[in-house]
Amino acid sequence: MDFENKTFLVAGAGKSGIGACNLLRKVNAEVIIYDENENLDVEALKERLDDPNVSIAVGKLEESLLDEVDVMVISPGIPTREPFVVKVREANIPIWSEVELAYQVGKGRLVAITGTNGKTTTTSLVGAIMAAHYAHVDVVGNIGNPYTTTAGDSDESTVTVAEISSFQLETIVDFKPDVSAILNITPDHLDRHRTMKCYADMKFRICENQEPGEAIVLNYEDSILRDYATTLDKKIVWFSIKREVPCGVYLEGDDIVYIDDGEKTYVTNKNANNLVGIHNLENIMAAIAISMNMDVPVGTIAEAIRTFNAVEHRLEYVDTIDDVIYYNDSKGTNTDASIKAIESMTRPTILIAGGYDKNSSFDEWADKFEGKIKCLVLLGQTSEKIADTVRAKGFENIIFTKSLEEAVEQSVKNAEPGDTVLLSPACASWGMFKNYEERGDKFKELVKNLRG
Ligand code: UMA
Repeated sequence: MDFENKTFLVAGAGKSGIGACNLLRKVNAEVIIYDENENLDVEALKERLDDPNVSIAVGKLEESLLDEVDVMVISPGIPTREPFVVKVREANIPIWSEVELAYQVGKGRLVAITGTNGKTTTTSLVGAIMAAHYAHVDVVGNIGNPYTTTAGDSDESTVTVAEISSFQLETIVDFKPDVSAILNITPDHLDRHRTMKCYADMKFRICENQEPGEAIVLNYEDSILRDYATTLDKKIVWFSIKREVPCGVYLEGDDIVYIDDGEKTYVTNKNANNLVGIHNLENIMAAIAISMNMDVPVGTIAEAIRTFNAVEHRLEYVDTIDDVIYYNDSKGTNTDASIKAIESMTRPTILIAGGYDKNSSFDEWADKFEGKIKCLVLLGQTSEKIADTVRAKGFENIIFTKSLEEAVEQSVKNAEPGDTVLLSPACASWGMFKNYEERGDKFKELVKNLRG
């Protein structure tokens, strides 16, 4: 697209909106940034914009503004059923996801990774593997670094590794990765997508523009992915921790092997890395499947996996105080992610959970408590709902708190030497914190303070 002489309305003045504005000014488009929050700090926003020639609108959208708009770029946190978005659609103005804009401007090769859980670890690991082989690698997207912040500086040699959420996929148009991956699909964001079918459809948009025969990496052990795969005309590269697959990554004893077109390659030993838990073994296998299809030599892949360390806020070890281990899993923002953390616990565990209500069911999550969780410390909007669920399963050791400070205090009080305290909320942080990072940082600070 010729961006010059075009006017873009950028909706949302968070990280994505600011990234989009800065990129659009770089390609000489006219830009209006709009945010529904009428209390938005406009001065602070101006400081984050590279170019002062951006119009700013907040509060209720003036419909007359739409007369001059050619395209709207939407931030992922804004639901497409939001009334102003509906008006934009009715005015026949194309709506692009922020990652679509980045894709339109960006050059080079693109790896896009989605899934309910494991996206951040897998994206970081693939980024590390790519960086071990290619000179110019950008790791972007839902991971916290909008794709629009790097797309303007990319060239044909660039490899972009993008973590992509279902929110971002909702409004893609031509977005086309060279290799895509869906790690798993379990219930999440049903307040936004309504049904699992809609959520899965959204996730599969990641490959809709790929050519027949281009690679999509999928988890064979996820029945939704396995069923959906039968409808795809792509090259399906599986990974499985349980069985041999026709094309992809699997285990032979402790060996991780890759098979493609009948040719088998030994990649690495499943213990040759610093990540804990079965879910991380799956993330490693997915990263291998992606990297083999991005032409990275197998030795480089194995070495990058061997030296990779866990991602912050993801089952992150914080400290051991009086023989109580503290883990920060603030990124456990849904029940499935939190289940992975609970399953990885090897000592009696005090679990801190609760937060924003995404309309999740806590049934399956509560089933994992047995033999692992000795005490549940609750906070946030979902406290009562969670308490009802676990009580119905006979779990009674529950402590209600009003803040993370109080939750940590109560955990310390109830912990005995040999226990673990795990923050793995199974809920988003929204309402109590800006994001899961802020929640995790606060937890780490509180644990640090325990040492005085
Ligand atoms: N806003 C409106 N109307 C709305 C909703 C929001 O005007 O209906 C405005 C808010 O007032 C605010 C701005 O939009 O000023 C925020 O936009 P945003 O929510 O899209 O947030 P960003 O800061 O742009 O961050 C987004 C992602 N956030 C969401 O998807 C909710 C970040 O993912 C991502 O890291 C970032 O882009 C960079 O790509 C976070 C997330 O929670 C980590 N993702 C979900 C998840 O991982 O489960 C999908």
